[in-house]
Amino acid sequence: HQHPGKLIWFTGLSGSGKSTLANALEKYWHDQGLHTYVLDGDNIRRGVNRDLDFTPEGRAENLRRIAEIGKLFVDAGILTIAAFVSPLIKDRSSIKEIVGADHFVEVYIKASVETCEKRDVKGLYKKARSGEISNFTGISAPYEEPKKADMVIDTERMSLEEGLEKLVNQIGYC
Ligand code: GGZ
Repeated sequence: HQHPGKLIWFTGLSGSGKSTLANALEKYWHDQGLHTYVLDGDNIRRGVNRDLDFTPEGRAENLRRIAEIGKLFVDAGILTIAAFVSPLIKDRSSIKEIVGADHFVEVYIKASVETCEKRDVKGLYKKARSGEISNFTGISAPYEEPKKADMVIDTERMSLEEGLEKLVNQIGYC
């Protein structure tokens, strides 16, 4: 399998399903023999970016570094999936500029604040409501929906299997 590197960028609220879909897509591609990797909070915010917070400046620097790291992965020919809230249009467009539009696919993992708060898998919305966590996206910090994402996966209306199928078909590595 020969393929150009690409950065598949998942944006969406905490609890929208970014990590779940990213890991499913990684497994699918890996099983096809493709060279793929997921960048997410677990391997980035806990490591290279552990000095950064969730202020607008902290997020911008978090995303700038991820874009630069993603660019290296893309140069290495790896199908890279990045799963980050990335709430601001201006930060997402900087990422696209760093990586290069030809190598960048923006995917909006769509679910409302109400739905994500109902799911509250990690109990973070509860903490955000009580004020224990500040600057929380959707509650006390903004999320700007993509206006022209390359793809939208609505996790309120689609199952994991349906979302994965749409991703695989539209990105085109199968
Ligand atoms: C948003 C926060 C916050 C605040 C901690 N706001 O569901 P999660 O837990 O695993 O994903 C969220 C993750 C967001 O980190 P990112 O690096 O993706 O954010 S950004 O792109 O905006 O830089 C959430 C957790 O970290 N988390 N505090 N205040 N999410």
